[in-house]
This record gives sequence, C-alpha cells and structure tokens, in this order.
Amino acid sequence: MDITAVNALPYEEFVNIFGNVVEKCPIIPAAVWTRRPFVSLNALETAIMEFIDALPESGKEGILRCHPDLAGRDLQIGTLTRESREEQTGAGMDALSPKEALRMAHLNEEYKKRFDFPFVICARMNDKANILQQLSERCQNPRAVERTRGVEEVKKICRLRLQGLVLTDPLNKL
Ligand code: 2AL
Repeated sequence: MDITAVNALPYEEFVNIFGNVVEKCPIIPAAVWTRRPFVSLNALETAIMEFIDALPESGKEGILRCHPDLAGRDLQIGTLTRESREEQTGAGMDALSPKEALRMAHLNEEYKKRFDFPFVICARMNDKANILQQLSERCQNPRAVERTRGVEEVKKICRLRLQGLVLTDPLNKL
C-alpha cells in the first residue's frame, strides 16, 4: 500500500490496519487519522510520534504496559499479537535455553517490580544475548530514564511495523 492508498482509507479500515503499530494501542491511529492527508510515510510516522510525545507521563507508561513481556507467558501460551510473535521469535525468544529462560523471567519480574511497567526493547534490532544484557543493565537506571528509554524503543518498534505496512516512496520522503 502506498501513501495515497493510506489517505483514501475510511476510518475503520485505517484503525484496523494501523491499530497495532503501537502494540495494543488503536487509540493512536484513531487519533492520528484526523491529520490526513499524509504527504508521505514519514509524515504519518511523525504524527504518531507527536501524539506519543504529547501524552502525559502516565499515558507514556500506559503504552509501555500494553507491551507483552519478552519470552513471557503470552509467547508460551500463544496469545501474542502477530507482530509481537514475529519480532520475538526473530530475536530467538522462543529458543532460550532453560537457564536463559529463567534469567529472563527473573529479570523481567525484577524490572516490573522496580518500575511498575514492563521492560520494552525493539526485538528486531537485537539478539537474545543483547536483550538479556540490556535488561540486566537497564534494571539499574532511574525510573524517569527508563520511561524515556522504553518510549524510544516503542517508537523503533512502531517505525519497523509501519515500514512493513506502507511502501516508501524514495521521491517523497518529506
Ligand atoms: C516487544 C515485543 O513484543 N516486540 C518487541 O520488539 N518488543 N516486547 C517488549 N516487552 O519489548
């Protein structure tokens, strides 16, 4: 789909198609739809990022809480969204050794206990060793740093999901 086709989508279809570019947050495309027409994929992306940036800190934390744990229960019982499953399996989250799985579960719990929101990282830009290392390191950060960092990772995930849905026009990168 190119940006012209995106701009022609009725509201319901727009929300159906873009409802999970930010995990389980269809309110974001629902809000951004009013900013059509978008001159490019980049402009759509910018509108989403601006919506996220304008949220109060509680809203940003809410977005983080919509994310499933990496290698967590949803992956084990098959209840991840399609996008999330592809990202997690691509990063080897379904192929952890028992020792790695235990460490991941333990650190995910420690992180959530400390910050009250889950650890979020763009799985497609990392491998399992990297994810475990970052999880362990980021547990030590102050809460405000982690809130900002988590939202940065949400934006990376969103960018890649958008690129999977909309064709980029090299002549129209405004
Ligand atoms: C995820 C996810 O589901 N996909 C991804 O890139 N990161 N979850 C998470 N907690 O970081």
